[in-house]
Amino acid sequence: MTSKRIPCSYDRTVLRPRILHLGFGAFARAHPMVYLHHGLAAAGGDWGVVAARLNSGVDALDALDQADGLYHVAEADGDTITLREIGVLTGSRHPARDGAAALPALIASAPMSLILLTITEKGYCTKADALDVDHPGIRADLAGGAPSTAIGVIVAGLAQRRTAGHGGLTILSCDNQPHNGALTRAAVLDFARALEPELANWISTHVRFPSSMVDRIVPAMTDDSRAVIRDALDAEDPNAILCEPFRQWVIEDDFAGDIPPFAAGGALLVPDVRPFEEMKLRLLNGAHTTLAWLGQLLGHETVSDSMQDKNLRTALRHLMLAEQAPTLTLPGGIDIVAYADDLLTRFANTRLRHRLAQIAMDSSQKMPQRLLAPIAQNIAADRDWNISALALAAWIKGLRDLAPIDDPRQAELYAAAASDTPVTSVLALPGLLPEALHDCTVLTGPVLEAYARLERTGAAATLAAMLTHVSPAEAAQ
Ligand code: CS2
Repeated sequence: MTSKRIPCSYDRTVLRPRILHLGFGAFARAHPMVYLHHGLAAAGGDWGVVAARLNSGVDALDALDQADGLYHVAEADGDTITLREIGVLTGSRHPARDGAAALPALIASAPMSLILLTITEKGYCTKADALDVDHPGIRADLAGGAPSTAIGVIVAGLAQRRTAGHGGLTILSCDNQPHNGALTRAAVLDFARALEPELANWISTHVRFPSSMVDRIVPAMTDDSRAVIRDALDAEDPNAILCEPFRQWVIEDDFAGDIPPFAAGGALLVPDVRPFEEMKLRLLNGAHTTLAWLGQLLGHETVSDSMQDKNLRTALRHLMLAEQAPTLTLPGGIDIVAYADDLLTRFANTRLRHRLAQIAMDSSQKMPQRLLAPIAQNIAADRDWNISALALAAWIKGLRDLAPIDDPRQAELYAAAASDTPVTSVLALPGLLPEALHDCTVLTGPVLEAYARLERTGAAATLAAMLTHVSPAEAAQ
């Protein structure tokens, strides 16, 4: 294997804590931090980042502090691995270690200009695009305890910032949700309004919430990936992370003040991210979620393992090009066939041990934007959505047959799947289906049919039978 090491090249002594990253996990290390890293190397600046987590992960932050915030990102593919030393961090905060006041105080501090979020879909505590005021964490935060949710922490910080007279800032969501900026704004404003309408007005005037589309496959670290990095570095870096070489970030150009040098680091700033985010959520993430359940039913463990299965590759290609692509307004200049084929190549990267069970986590939060919204459009347009139906059926069958997978709606989801009517009960879970599917009479039929086939003939035979209508030209190579 060829490995290349690239040390951090910019002056770290000038960095100030101007960015707070909430939810600092694997993806944060390997995506937004890498953009900033390249941006600082290309354009300079004083944009330092404070890494923060809210729940678990004190140890991970301690380990970063011990390394003075320096860590490696290993971009690996085939026989090549590039190790970049990332130097953007200036420190870390965790409420369990530093006290509940630490994060709000940092948000209120004068240099703070940007809050980055990678808190996963469930971290926004929303329901139907508004704050879920029945969420236990939100209820507790609104009742005035030390804030425990990201939204509670942010609003507490913004309230102090307003009092301190330090002006607004930008909150930039990097989670895989449609219109993630508008969603963050709705959650923050709903929360603030419930506390103090004047605060909500101040936020609405002074704080910007750009949406963004993020893309880089960054699996959770495994013993394998740690060993690959150890060999390539010829040293231990407990904070290092392994990911694919590909990265993409498209950000809505709507900031409250100065913009960190993300564009100099390779990000694209555009007036409207919607075409990018829908394309990525439906083709990449929709295919991932399909693979997560169908692949596990077929006995595969990782994404790259399952890419060895020609029928699965063909099913994903058909899903992307025949079922998801027709629902999109494509960004200008995109060759969607090349985009889909590139995704299949990225999925086949054997350097990544991306476990299907990891992607299957929190599926109740992922199905709506990845599969259900496009299904609604396909039904309305009378188009084929066979593989999408199989994906839903595989999810429900997987809930019954596979080892339990974490989900914020775990109890109700597993109860529905274990009932005598698993398909109709899961699809009837409140808040799961987009509004367009509420009175839809043709949704359950194809899912029931795919589910019955899975029961009768197993996953491999079902998949083969469902591909008989796919033309040879559509098949994956
Ligand atoms: C995955 C994503 O776990 C998941 O839900 O689909 O994390 C995916 O790897 C990234 O969005 C790729 O950009």
